[in-house]
Amino acid sequence: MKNIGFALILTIVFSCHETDKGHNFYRLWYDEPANEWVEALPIGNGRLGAMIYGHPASELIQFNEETLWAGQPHGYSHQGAHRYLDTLRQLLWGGKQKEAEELANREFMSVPFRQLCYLPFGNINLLFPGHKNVSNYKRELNLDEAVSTVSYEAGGGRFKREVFASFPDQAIIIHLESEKEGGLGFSASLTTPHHKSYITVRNSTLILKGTASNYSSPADRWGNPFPESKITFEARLAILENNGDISSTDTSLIIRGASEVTLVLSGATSFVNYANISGDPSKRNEEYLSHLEGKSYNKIKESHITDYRSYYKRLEIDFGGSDISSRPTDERLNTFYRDEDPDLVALLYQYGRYLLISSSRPGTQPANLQGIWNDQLSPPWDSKYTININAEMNYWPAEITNLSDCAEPLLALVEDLSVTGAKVAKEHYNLDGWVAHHNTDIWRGAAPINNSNHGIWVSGGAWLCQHLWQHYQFSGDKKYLKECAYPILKEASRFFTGYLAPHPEHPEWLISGPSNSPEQGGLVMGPTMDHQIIRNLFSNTIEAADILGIDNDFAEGLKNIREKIAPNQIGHHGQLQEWLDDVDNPNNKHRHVSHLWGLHPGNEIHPATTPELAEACKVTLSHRGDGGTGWSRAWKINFWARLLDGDHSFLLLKNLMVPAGNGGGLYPNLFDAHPPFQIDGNFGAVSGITEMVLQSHLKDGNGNYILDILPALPSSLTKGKINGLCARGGFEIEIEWEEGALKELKVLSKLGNSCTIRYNGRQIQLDTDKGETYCFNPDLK
Ligand code: FUC
Repeated sequence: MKNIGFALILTIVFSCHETDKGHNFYRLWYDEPANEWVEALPIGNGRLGAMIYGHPASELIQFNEETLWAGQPHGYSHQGAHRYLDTLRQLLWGGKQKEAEELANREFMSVPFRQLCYLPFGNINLLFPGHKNVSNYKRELNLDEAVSTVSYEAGGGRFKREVFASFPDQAIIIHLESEKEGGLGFSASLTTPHHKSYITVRNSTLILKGTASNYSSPADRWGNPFPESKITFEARLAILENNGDISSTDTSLIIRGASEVTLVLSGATSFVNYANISGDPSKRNEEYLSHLEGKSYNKIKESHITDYRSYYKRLEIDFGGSDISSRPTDERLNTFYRDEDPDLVALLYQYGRYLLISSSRPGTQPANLQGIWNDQLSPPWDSKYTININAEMNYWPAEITNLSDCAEPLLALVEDLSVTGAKVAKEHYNLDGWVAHHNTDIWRGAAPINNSNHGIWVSGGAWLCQHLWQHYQFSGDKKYLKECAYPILKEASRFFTGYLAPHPEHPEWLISGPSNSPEQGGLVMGPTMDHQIIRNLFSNTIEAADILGIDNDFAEGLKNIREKIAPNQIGHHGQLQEWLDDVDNPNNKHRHVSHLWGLHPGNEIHPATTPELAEACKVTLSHRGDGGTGWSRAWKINFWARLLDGDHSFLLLKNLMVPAGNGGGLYPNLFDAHPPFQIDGNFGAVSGITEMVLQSHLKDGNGNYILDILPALPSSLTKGKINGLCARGGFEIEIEWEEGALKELKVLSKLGNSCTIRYNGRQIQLDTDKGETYCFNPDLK
């Protein structure tokens, strides 16, 4: 450990101890079983997910596999769409928005008009005769181990179930115990909502096979059929350990007189990648199950916990408990608005990290609108990937909360989109490079969908590119930058070099269009958000080319174009304009606040560098209000933190942490409510809380990142400690504060970069050695 100035003395005084929550780990717990899906507890290994209801007599475990989607490999481009691009622009310049939207709906949209949906897999049903009247009931989800437990007493004996989704063993494991010798008897069956399916029983294993159901409608509004579902699936429920008697019927397994039973669920589909579904789910299940042969429950559980903790334990948080912290989770949520229990904030934070670890592992699909948890054949917004805010919000916590590798699935999706999006760039715009619009699915659709008034939005791919760049900013991985990120950024930028058009009345400006400001105002030329995103894409591409020492001319070209992109405008209410025309309605409470993208997650607006624009953002936020859907409230937590207003940021967090109602809120299992359930709000809240305590999106005059410590600490979080936060430039941070003021700061330099540390009006420059930790007192000494 290195000492700067008085750091050594102060280190002793303030004692750099490790956060140790000991037995007081984070858990969600309840004294009743779940009646609704949003009361059940989620587990997942990135690929398999399940929701556990915890009923003593009739347990229901609803499960998913992330690649079970409707449809089949499909390109969505509309042949010849580009022939209408100029006409669309002319109509919009001429004020004929309706005509433009109608023409675009006929000639410019994806085929079919919508994308396909993520599907549920099945249910495990366990029936326990005689377990109707129970006492001392408890169910919980232990975030420290990623294990869900149900325990109760029935018929004079105690019963316990443990369920988890193992990544190393690629299966869902269910362990059942009876305190009384031989007291465990139950039947197990599998069901599925897919009608093309059947069940067989072989060697005491239930086997469910089928083909995915079709999309809910046969054809789109123009009569284009939705691609038929071709993905096949198989799940197996096997008995791994059992000390009772086993028998079976045609569709169920029956166990009698056991004390301990371990069941294992393996599930797979034929999906290989977005262009190939020739996999063999039976073979995959055989492989998964053969890995488990001969392993004891304790061994499987131990390797699950070790694997899970290798992610989860990278960050520890402690906001201090209160006497209400020990109450059931749903009761704590019901009164949070009043009592502001800081420990519930910390629980929500770690739960968000848990959900990301459970739904997004290297090699899996990215977390969709519901992570991997979905029980409906026709889920809200198809449970796919909306990329005009939602999918990106899912990944806001990844780098900053030390889960960089959990972002890999999103980065891999962008790589796929750069291929499918190149076809769309050609077919819809006759341009090189690649583009993606406001949604994508497992088939990596990139063309505009749903309706031209919001589907033609060109910045989806460009926004996603920010995540590739951030992966480099946090990791400093030049090989990744060179081989993966840069080629994709470059081709995304190339598209916009051809796409941006001069404004007829301000020929000095280049603008985006036809496009929209998600998802209001219809098809327009020149929405502010597009310009902010495109500037950001260009800046990142230019910086990447510079770091790699390549493409100097291309980068110079981008610099020239970037300067001409229409700048942010302040309107007559003092607001940041959503469009080039000053037409914002101060009474508009719309959930999207897209034009504040430059404030967050962008970095072109900040109270210190662009104070007028920052003030205009405040005006806009005050117009939009403090409500909105779950993700909208989550985004506003981040906005207010970036405006350095911790109390307003916390107000939005409180508005997010209310029982789910008419807009926003949390369900009893702390899933975020759009409503209905949408996981982005969970992730956006984690990011927002992080932005209150650490920001690193600006650079100092030397080109080093500024680590802004406690920039927006709310007065309700008077004391706390977080270790394991990550900052751009490759730093790992531990912050401890008391009575609203910094107590101690530790900075681990993973790459040996320099940085500026800023706290409470003071700042110092820090040159670091790789691998060293630097300790500071509140005076930054
Ligand atoms: C966008 C949002 C909706 C919802 C959907 C999944 O369309 O406007 O609120 O989040 O995505």
